[in-house]
Amino acid sequence: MTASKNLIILYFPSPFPAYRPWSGVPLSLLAISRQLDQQGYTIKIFARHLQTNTLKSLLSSSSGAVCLGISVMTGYQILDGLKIARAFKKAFPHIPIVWGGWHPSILPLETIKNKYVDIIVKGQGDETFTRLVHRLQNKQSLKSLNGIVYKSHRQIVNNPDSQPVNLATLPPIPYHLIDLSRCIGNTEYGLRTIPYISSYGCPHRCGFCVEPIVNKNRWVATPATQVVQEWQNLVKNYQADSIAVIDSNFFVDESRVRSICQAIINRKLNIKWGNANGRVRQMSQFKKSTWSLMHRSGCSMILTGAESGSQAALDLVTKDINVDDIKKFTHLCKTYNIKILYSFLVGLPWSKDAGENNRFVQSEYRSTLSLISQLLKICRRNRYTYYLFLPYPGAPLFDRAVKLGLDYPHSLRGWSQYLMSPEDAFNTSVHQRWISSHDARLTAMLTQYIFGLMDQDTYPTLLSRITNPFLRPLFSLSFYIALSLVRIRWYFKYFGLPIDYYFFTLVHKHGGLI
Ligand code: B12
Ligand code: SF4
Repeated sequence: MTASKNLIILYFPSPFPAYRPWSGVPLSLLAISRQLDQQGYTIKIFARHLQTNTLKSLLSSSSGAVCLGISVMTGYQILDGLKIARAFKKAFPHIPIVWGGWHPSILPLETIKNKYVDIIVKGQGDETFTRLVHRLQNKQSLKSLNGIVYKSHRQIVNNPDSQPVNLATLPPIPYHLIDLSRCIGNTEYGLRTIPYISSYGCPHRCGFCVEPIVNKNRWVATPATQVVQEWQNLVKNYQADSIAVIDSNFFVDESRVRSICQAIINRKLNIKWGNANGRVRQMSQFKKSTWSLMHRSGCSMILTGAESGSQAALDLVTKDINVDDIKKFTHLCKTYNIKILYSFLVGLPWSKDAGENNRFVQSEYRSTLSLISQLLKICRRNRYTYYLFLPYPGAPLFDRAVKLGLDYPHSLRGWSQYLMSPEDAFNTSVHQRWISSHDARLTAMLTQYIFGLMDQDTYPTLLSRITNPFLRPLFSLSFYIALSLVRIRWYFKYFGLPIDYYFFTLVHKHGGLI
């Protein structure tokens, strides 16, 4: 095999353990490849779902590579990333391993201490990674390259941060670098949904969010015409019928939203778009004509952090909204037939005193469940997801949690075990400090089972994933039995003796449907 001096190897670690397969698009790696791909580099992207024997095929493809790049969020991805990095280092001790993504950007100086990390790209990597690759290839010094941390002669060098990228000047996301057929799935709003990102950053200040520390409240966006051109290409090249917009905050600029919608309508692009993240108060202030354009251009689902029905909790997370904003927004979305994917959280670091903290958690539950009941009366087709608050390093509430006694990991490997989502409450020995194990399970039950099944789109979406004609009626019967129990539980707000939920988790774990 001949080695290519223009070869870049990239790995996207699994966000979840093997029992919970993930088959999404590794957008971060595509984004950092966009310039290099145009410059003629050979870029090979690996992930558990993209190859059959990922490690073997990564190692057998890496000879002569300029570097290995790994992308990680806090949590399980680190564990998987370290596994690959260890094997890679053993096979290619002289090829640098570059880490990027949210976790290394938040904790660069801690992350670089790991022996399988040679260089870190802090923040957006679209341009910095290109510059880094050029320097590595030409054996140039990394001294003046902004946006990186690296090891040099056993010293750690922390260069100044880079400036936000100018998305208007960057090439489109090179989806052709991966086998997209392994990643395209169905959603509530499409049979072939492709994820896309049109902006980086968010100007708001929610206390649990890491956006303000990584992107420093700055927001940069791809211009409307470019966005719609790229969507049109996705329709043409991959027969996409829908786009999942994964921006942290898609709706920052109302005039850009209008232009995107207008361009979709003008070009007669027959697509749906959903998952787009926005804020209830800000969007409620949009002109009626903007809402109408959104509806007419195929906006099918908006994701928003409502966080809590308790005003005290909303204030603690500096959400800058009130409960009435949430209701107003629900009415608006109903009028324009747009589904809402609401995200709530519970278990905030309220007090050092365990009893007082527990009373606060119980009041959070009461207020949030009561709000959801009211929202369900306004519209029955929205979806409610409920997460456990987890203090992420860098977020303002992390500092509060530390002051109130949070014990947290101090190494890259340690962060790989950090409890991430309600479901993990079953599978981890890490205990949440601000919520009891019982309440962690209750939250998991509410989000996955109660709200999951009550969502009117869940049944058709899951059914369409079952191809075996014998399993389909069995699934339908089980679903309706479970749904009846869920409705009774919700009516009486009774979540004890969760035997039905236990069976549901078995299907969840082994069926791979949800
Ligand atoms: C899609 C998504 C997911 C997907 C897929 C994950 C993924 N990484 O693709 C899924 C559903 C799995 C997921 C899960 C979770 N997610 Co998530 N997710 C996102 C989301 C919305 C988009 C990610 C994305 O593709 N962005 C597009 C790319 C282009 O941007 P990017 O990832 O930032 O990459 C850029 C830079 O970071 C850098 N870069 C990234 N990787 C690399 C690698 C190299 C080598 C280099 C040089 C540079 C580089 O360059 C890229 C281009 O500029 C982000 C928010 C966001 N807007 O990014 C949250 C986000 C990453 N998720 C977050 C969280 C909290 C979670 C969950 C814990 C949520 C939950 N409660 O369950 C779980 C964690 C799962 C687990 N067990 O660990 C946080 C991360 C917090 C943290 N400390 O890591 C974010 C930032 C949301 C937020 N604002 O809080 N998530
Ligand atoms: S939670 Fe959403 S709105 Fe709040 S700062 Fe983060 S990205 Fe912005």
